[in-house]
Amino acid sequence: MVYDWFNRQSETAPIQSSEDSTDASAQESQEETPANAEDDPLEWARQAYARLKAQKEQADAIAVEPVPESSPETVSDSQSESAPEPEPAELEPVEAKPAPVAGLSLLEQAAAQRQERQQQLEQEPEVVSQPIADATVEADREQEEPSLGEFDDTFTWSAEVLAAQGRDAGQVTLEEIDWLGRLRQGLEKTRQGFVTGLLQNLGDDPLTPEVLDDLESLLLRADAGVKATDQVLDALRQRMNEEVVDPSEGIQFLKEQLRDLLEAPIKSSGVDLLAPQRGQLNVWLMVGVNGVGKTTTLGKLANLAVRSGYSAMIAAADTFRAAAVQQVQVWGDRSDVPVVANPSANADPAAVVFDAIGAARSKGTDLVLVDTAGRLQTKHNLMEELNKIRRVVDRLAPDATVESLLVLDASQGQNGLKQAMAFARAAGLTGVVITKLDGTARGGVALAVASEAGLPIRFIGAGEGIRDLRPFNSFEFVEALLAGR
Ligand SMILES: Nc1nc2c(ncn2[C@@H]2O[C@H](COP(=O)(O)OP(=O)(O)OP(=O)(O)O)[C@@H](O)[C@H]2O)c(=O)[nH]1
Ligand SMILES: [Mg+2]
Repeated sequence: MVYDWFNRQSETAPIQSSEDSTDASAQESQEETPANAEDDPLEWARQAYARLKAQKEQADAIAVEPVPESSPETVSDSQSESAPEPEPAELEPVEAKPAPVAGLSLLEQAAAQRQERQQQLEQEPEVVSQPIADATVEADREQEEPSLGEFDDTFTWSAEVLAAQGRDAGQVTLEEIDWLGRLRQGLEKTRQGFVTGLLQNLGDDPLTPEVLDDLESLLLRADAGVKATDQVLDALRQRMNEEVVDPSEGIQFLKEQLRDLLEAPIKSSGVDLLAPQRGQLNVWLMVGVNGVGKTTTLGKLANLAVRSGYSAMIAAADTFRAAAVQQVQVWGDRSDVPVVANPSANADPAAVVFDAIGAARSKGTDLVLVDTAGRLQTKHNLMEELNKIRRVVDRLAPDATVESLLVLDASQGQNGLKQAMAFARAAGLTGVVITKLDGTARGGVALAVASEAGLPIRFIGAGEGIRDLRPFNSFEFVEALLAGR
């Protein structure tokens, strides 16, 4: 079953699939006690867990059946057949050592395997898109798959968030549970400041003007920006003037305000979920200042596209930084996504995009992801270059759906936002990707993006791993921001 992350739905209708004979046990429990999330969220979570566990056991049983073609023994056998040569320059350094013997650590085995592969490759004609480090790529692939953890607080919280959005316990996917856990974890630092501060000030008594003053400084400290903070506080004050507001009502109202703020630009864009349009060419440009996470975001999006059932291609249009093409190539290898590049120095980025669109057309590719430079000799040059790329896309693919996504590093807070807005005109921005939410207490910058830049947030990144970027959902974001309240 393919889970289409962009549209947030399973490709095969999940209600039908739960009627599958293969899922009988989970289905029985669902039929016996249809969970009502409002009445009993914990029971709902239990049912969802039981179902996912049954699915996992079934998948494990299937996985055990076929005899694996390359068992670990086979790998070490083949290694011991060939004596390793001195280490090739670009790969990770491995000390010159005698031929690998049985009992090597996994890392050593992987290194030996890479080395062997490198030797083979050196004898073969050069193939641009060939993965260069199979063992690493394999290890990465394993990481890509979410696994079902314990029935713990993270699971029940994630299940509750899904249930609160009206989801059926029989529809929940491991993909979503896994992501919500990561999102909550990623927002830990922002939440600590926010929730702890809020809890300290909120007693059991109705909200007071003093509590609102504290909330104001909490929002500003989380980098929500003056505009968003004022808007939220005005709404709360007005509500308090109308009636007595007890703490839990106050929190619910606050959550609503935050959601509305984040949703406003999404609503006005007319597109609730940004997904590649099937049956036509989609071109998504990643733009932003240097180091914010453009290339990483592009790599994660390529993976998300493939695992959601779309075909993708990467255009390596950052030709300014020497290592940029290799970096993009590694991401392409991780998801088997072809990369169109021109590795010669000072290649024209617009020409790379030109080639990529041509290749995508002839292959019928759904989505072309374009990496762009974050820094050139001057800012003026950078804007010119983005302009040129944009013109090539518009001229060559007038029928394509083009998205220009501003990548923003959350840890740079509002300064980053101001700096980044310079891109708005040159690149015709249509949306924002917020990265590095993990490791910063400035997660509130999402609110500033929505209120000050008026741009819809489309994806958020909360970690360096390949699964740490997913489409933005304001409900889930606010719940994760205020988890515990
Ligand atoms: N913790 C964390 N790190 C991230 C995230 N996204 C990207 N990074 C890291 O940020 C660093 C820079 O990422 P890149 O993708 O190379 O940034 P870029 O915008 O392409 O940089 P330039 O091409 O130099 O302009 C890398 O070390 C990434 O691993 C994230 O969501 N969380
Ligand atoms: Mg880059």
